[in-house]
Amino acid sequence: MPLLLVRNDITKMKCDAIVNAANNGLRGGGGVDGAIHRAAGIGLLAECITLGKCETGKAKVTGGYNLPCRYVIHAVGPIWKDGEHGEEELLRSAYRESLALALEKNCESIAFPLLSSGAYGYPKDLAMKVALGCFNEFLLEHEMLIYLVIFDKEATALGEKLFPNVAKYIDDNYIGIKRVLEERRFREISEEFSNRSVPMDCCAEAMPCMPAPKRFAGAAPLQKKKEPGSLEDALSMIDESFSEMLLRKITEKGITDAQCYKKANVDRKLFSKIRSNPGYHPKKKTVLAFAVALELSLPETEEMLLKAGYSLTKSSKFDIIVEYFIKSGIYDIFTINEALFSFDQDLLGF
Ligand code: AR6
Repeated sequence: MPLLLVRNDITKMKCDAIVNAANNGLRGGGGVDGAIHRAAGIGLLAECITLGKCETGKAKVTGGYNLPCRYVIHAVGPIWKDGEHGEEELLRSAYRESLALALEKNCESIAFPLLSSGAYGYPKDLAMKVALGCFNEFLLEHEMLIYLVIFDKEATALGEKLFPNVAKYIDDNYIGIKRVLEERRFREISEEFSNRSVPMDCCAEAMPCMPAPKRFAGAAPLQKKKEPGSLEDALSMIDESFSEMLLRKITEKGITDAQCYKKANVDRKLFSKIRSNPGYHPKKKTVLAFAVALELSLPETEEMLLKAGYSLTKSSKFDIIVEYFIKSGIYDIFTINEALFSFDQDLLGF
């Protein structure tokens, strides 16, 4: 089961368990703790009192009371001092303990806030890395739907800080829809011009100031349309489908289906649908998730996209960010999703 990053108030999450960023006393407090206690009602505090204290890096579980979840897992993250006081290990431990409790309670879904990143002062970018690292590690071994719930805008404006190289790549490559349309129009004109039967030198003579048609850098090469001849020719143009290419690549890479869909952050049920239906039409983000899981090169990624009727464009930040990671040989889907999320884009997989 995959990992989802969502913007929401955690008290509204309908899942088996939500995690509370609690303190050692387990008596409620501010931030997410206050919001959870207010929404759950007095029964939650009454049960918390029976649990005694909770050490930093540990977690305890209660019922959900008036919340739309069965359990609240109260996890105590560390207070940030300077990063030299074992904060990272304690934060990891708080996530691991919470996940272990969720497993014990047979939870299929769980929602986390970004522990320690509010009143406890853990820098949000570092807190996010720790959270995603723990989820990634857990999901390799277990099936659970994990939500990381980000509440405030600040945490979502992290792109430039967390991924300066990605930000630069977007700056260098993002051209917006207006320029894409201009370039397309220019290509059409230049194609029309070069298809004229008048020879170019004659043309140059007739219009001496007219430069030879130029291609924009990055524009697709102008190709002559192929006319299918025989039936055999026509049949040979029918390509393998997306699903067939996916299965072929899995075999070529020597990995199992489960390794592939887990690495792609794709749900097992969705993978089964794709596997059993050669004509399955996936979403673009699903194709790209598999391209990342299979560590395809950029041309191979383009090929796989094409089979599902898509291509990468320079007018989409989403495409540019994924392209950046593929070009850089960074195939960790959680890192890519972290970057996509930080730049306010849709995520890969699911
Ligand atoms: N839903 C999701 N996330 C939220 C919500 C919400 N409703 N409200 C805040 N956040 P914090 P901590 C985010 O301070 O740093 C309490 O007083 C928030 O933006 O709640 O672990 C406890 O009693 C931030 O990113 O928890 C402890 O004494 C993240 O949740 C202490 O604060 C965590 O912020 C714990 O501090």
